[in-house]
Amino acid sequence: MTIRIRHDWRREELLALFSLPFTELLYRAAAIHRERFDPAEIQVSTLLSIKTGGCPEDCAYCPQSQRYSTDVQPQKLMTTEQVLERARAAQASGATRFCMGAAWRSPKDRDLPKVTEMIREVKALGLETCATLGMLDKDQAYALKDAGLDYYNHNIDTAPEFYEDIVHTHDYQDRLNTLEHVRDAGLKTCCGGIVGMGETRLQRAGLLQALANLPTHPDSVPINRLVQATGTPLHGIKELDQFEFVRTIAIARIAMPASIIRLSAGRETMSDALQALCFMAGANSIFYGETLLTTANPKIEQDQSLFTRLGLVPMPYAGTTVHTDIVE
Ligand code: SAM
Ligand code: DTB
Ligand code: SF4
Repeated sequence: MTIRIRHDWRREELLALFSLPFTELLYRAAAIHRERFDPAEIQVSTLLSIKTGGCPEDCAYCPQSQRYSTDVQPQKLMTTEQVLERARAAQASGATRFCMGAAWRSPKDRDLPKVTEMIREVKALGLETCATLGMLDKDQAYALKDAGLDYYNHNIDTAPEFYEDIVHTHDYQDRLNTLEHVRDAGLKTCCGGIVGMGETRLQRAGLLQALANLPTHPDSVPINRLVQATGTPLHGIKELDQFEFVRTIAIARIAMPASIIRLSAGRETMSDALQALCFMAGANSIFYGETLLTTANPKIEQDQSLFTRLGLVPMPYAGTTVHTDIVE
């Protein structure tokens, strides 16, 4: 079967998918998942916060913003040797991609050579590399590419019309501009969002619409469930219904059939059964390791046991199991 990659999703179509009976939606998403991927394979990424806290931006969900009083202790940029030690440990425990995150609005010129050195050395270990450092200009994107970076993570986070309720220090167009620089430099894109921030279903459909209608579908799409961090403006907000979260994953799978969909932040408070439903709905990647950037993630042994119980295996390298022709 040939699946068509679309960039013309209308919001009503996505809303109609949200309205399907839950089991029908999962059935459709699971069928599409099998056209492109081996459903037993899960891509395994490990995150490391290489520079923590003290961020000048005001993203309402983020414990690393200096504007909020949170539990995060700011830490300056790690050394390459510290990063390598963590990368070796991630590799030894089974991760194939290592994602380095920095709480920056954008990298400063003095920081970039340090980060490119880390990227070169992590890549030399045989890991896929990803970085998330905030906004990039064209030259910075090319410098990261030259260092051997594989993926750049930059999320659009929510529907365009809701973004200004969540962030006031940069705008949606800034996010799109960075994504353009990332694509132009030939980097793979990792771009997704957060649900459970008080958005409406229409706005969840708007997030998925914006992702699926980017000039090319992101190679990886992290779907984060808000981790409510103490001190952030979104702490205490009503939690998103669990099945609505699974629906969001399923519709991401349907709208972006060839992308890796990552079940990202928020797994720590999900039951094994809920995570299994997310894998059924087409999620085929996780963050693996006991911390995300600053907040908790399930223990490694717990994830290993979940994989065994569900018959899941780590994907050797993302996107190697092509079963069908993709038509743009
Ligand atoms: N500073 C850079 C930026 O904002 O692009 C990179 C790091 S930032 C922490 C990366 C992503 O983490 C955000 O875009 C957001 O999707 C996610 N994130 C941050 N705090 C979160 C939270 N409390 N719950 C879920 N996801 C979160
Ligand atoms: C993404 O979409 N989620 C990750 C990664 N990309 C960088 C970050 C999640 C952060 C959760 C809050 C924290 O641990 O600070
Ligand atoms: Fe800073 Fe990124 Fe957190 Fe926003 S999400 S406050 S830019 S670290």
